[in-house]
Amino acid sequence: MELKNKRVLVVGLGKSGVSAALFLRKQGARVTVSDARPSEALAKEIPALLDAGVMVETGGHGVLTFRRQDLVVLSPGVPLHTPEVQQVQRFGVPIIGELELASQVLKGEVVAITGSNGKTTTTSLLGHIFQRAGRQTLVGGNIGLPVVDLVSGSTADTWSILEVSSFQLETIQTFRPHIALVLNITPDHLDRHGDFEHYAAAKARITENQAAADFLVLNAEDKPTQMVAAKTAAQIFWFSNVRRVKQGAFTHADGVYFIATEGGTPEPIMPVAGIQLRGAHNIENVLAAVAAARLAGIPADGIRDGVQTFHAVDHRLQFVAKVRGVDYFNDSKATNVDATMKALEAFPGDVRLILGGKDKGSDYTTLLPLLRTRAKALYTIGSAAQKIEDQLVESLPYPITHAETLANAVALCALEAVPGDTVLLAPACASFDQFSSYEHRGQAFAALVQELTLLNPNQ
Ligand code: UMA
Repeated sequence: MELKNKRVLVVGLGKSGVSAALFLRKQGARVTVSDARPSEALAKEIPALLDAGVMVETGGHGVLTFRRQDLVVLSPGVPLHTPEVQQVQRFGVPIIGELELASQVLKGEVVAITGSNGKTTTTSLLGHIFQRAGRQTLVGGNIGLPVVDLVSGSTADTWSILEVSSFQLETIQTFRPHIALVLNITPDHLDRHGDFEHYAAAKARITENQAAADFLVLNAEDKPTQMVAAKTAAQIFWFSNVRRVKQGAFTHADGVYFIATEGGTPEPIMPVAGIQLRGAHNIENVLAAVAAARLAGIPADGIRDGVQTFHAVDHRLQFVAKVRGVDYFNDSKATNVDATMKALEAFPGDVRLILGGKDKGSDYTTLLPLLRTRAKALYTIGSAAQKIEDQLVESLPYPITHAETLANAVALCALEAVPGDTVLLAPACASFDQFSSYEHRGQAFAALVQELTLLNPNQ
């Protein structure tokens, strides 16, 4: 896409917007950015943009700003149904996201990972496997590094391992990963996508430009993910933690195997016991990564080495500390009900669960079977607390404690837990009511637990 002298509007001045605007300026475009937040809230971002010759609009999206543009680049957090965006769409102005913008100029091969849960772990794990196998590797996308920031470092030999979200996939046009992975599709972001069908359709777009020379890796045990198979022109590979698949990665009798062609002989990759990550969902993430790495030509011993040397990513079922015989786990990245279920499944029982934050239109009653069998206490926090309590209170064998804040919840857990218990932050909600991000919430949790270790130095 020729960008020189094009009038481009970037909507949203978060990480993606700032990176996209600076990238567009470098390509010679005439760039305006618009953000709903007031300028005081953007004091950190604005100077570099002005220096680069970007025009900046803050405090709302002016209708006039959206007129007379050749291209609009939307940040992932800005919905397509925003009235000003819909208006330019009616005028026929192309609307893309930062992922599409970057992928048009990114050199080398792309591996793209989507899914409701496990994306970040699988992306990091794949990045780690590729790096250790000696591949020239870049990691970015929804994981926290805009893809445009990878462009200048990419060459024909680069493998870019990209975490991609439904928000990013909504605004692609030509994005074509050589290897695409769909880990699972369970309800999330329904407040944004309207319903599950629209959300699943956005995820399925990961494969819409793939061709017969490309690969699509799908979860054989997840129905909505299986449906993506009908929408692809790529070669399909499956992964399963419960049965042998025709083509792809699976576990059998404590081993991980890969089958390269239908009817072929399974190639042993590694023992399941070599996986350092906790929980059955993480075995699925490893299987997806094994399939992708093998399809990229990395040999079994390279994959085994990568998986065996990879440990939990921050805020994803991460062990924080043991205090007075109680284990504290940080799964702040569990921002939807399904992720919280997966976290609970990773423990045999006696979990004190901290739940709540900003609700995303979720149904918390789905948690009930696991709350009855794996948990012994529930502490609610944040603006979703009341909704959670209303939905669960009559069906639990134990009372719910309205802790309000994370600090109260950790203090109450420390007071009430007995040796052998697990305190788990897996909130099933977004963080934005009380924190700036899930990382911020996870760091706050880890800091609170560290305080407990200081109060109990000999534990
Ligand atoms: N804004 C507007 N108008 C609107 C809505 C928002 O101007 O109508 C502005 C906000 O005021 C703010 C900016 O847009 O200044 C925020 O943009 P953003 O929400 O797209 O945030 P970024 O900082 O650009 O981060 C985005 C991703 N955020 C979202 O998808 C919500 C980050 O994923 C990603 O790491 C980053 O790009 C780099 O690619 C985060 C996320 O929560 C981790 N993702 C969701 C998830 O994983 O579940 C999808």
